[in-house]
Amino acid sequence: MKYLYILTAVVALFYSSQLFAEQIEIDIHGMTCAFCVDSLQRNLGKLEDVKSAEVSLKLKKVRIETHTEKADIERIRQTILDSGFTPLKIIPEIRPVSNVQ
Ligand SMILES: [Cu+2]
Repeated sequence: MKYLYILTAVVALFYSSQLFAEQIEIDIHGMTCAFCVDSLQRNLGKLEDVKSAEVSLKLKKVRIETHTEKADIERIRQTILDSGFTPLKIIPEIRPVSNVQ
């Protein structure tokens, strides 16, 4: 019986991480060319929380989609700094996956 309870909890956890993704938009200062975009996108893509990172040089923004609603924003911020850019404004937004796109 205890096993069944744990199984249910695991399944619930799995579904909650599937149902919610967080989308974060960050204004970036310091990007000047396609190489900046490439390196930032690559570095953010290495983070395990990050499902996708879309960097726009034109808008000077990065849009990040994470696997769960509990992404480590501080780590994302630090990764941007380590890449040589300055994160200006971070706008997190939690939304159900079904409403994304
Ligand atoms: Cu550059």
